[in-house]
Amino acid sequence: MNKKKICIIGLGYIGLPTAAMFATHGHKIIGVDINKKIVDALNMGEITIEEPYLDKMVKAAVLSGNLRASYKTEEADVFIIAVGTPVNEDKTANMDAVIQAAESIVPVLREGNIVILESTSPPGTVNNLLCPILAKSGLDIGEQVLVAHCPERVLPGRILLELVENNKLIGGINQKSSEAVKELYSTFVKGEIYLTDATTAEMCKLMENTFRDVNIALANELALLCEDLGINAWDVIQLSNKHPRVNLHQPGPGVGGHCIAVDPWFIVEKSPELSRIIRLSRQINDEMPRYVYKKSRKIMGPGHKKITILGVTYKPNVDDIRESPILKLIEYFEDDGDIELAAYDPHVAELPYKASNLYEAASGSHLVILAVHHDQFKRVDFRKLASVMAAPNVLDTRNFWDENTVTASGLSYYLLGNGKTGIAITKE
Ligand code: SAJ
Repeated sequence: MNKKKICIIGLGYIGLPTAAMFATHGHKIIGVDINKKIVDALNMGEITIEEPYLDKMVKAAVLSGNLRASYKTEEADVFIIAVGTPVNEDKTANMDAVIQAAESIVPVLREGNIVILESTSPPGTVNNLLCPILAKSGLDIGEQVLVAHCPERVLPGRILLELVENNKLIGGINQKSSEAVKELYSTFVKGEIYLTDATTAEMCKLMENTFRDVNIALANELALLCEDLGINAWDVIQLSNKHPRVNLHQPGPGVGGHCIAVDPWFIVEKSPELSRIIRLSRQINDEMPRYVYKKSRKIMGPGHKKITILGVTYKPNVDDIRESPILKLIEYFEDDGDIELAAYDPHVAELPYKASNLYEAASGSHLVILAVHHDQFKRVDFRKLASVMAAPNVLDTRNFWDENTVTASGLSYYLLGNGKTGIAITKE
């Protein structure tokens, strides 16, 4: 296809990789962001987030002259909105950034332009929010300007790979829009491209993440049930998943990130009375940090004061702490007042409880909680860990460590979801 000038508004976890991808495939990209740090860094070929290979790709794109950053939306052939859509206190979608981005396009919108919304949004956003704003340009939306929702579906940690290989959904406001946007993404997408309408695409994106949230809630409920019934949930999961049509997910200390912990609420917002499983699943997952807190307190003996938390990000091998359930867990301990906290995360430089390595963080601790299973934590020297701790307790919330290796080093091993250890708190 013809090389396009594309203005990508929002240079976060989705906008920046998308910008780099289009730029390295020959298009001219202007990345727009209100954050000075991001704009300045990008213009020097640098990035402010951690994502495998993104730094190299961005550098190459900037050096080629195909990618630059700006604070201002400029005239272009295509506009892609990839700004954040956080959830408000009342669990409704905060669409401020989308509105601002759309408004910034209006003065530079021309006949023949394409406008794409990538940001995850409540069903109806394209038709009822985006198009009316774009119509302020005086142009015929759908005829002179083509519009579509193309939900991003890439997994942090695998973004560049998944941008290319995943199937892509394109929900145009009409067939013309869908076809034009399909041609654009065909530049680099190797997966199948499926066309639908805008509202269906919005709902698909939300249901994909809701599917995962509901399944994780089921796994978390299983963990609590097993602790209550004296069974090991991880055995149940492993053996049940031998069934060809069963795929139980993994329990853990909660669900975080800007996607799965947020998106189900966008459905609840639209139909609160009908969204029963969806809301309950959110609640179950949100209660997990408190459960881990209570279990930890139960493991700790009298006079035990210091706890070390390993990993604070919302999931392993990323630097993202948005909506991380581990921050909630930390808050519970902080509220206690009598706990001395340490936390260590090799991916997060700025932590309130600073320690330069795991053993320094664990020194003098009565309990170490493995909260996030970063690859680095596979290589723990458990003998060394036992030697620096004041009491030898570890709580593995992810079934990440091998029980025999841990106990052989003189540590007591507790596993979230394992009711065989007799530390159940569900009966309280
Ligand atoms: N988690 C569990 N148990 C599991 C799986 C995950 O507790 O069995 C927790 C993780 O620890 C983490 C959270 O869930 O706290 C979410 O992690 P994730 O890896 O499941 O997903 P995200 O949020 O990084 O990315 C998701 C992906 N969606 C789906 O897999 C359906 C991704 O494809 C989306 O593009 C992304 O949301 C998004 O941007 O919406």
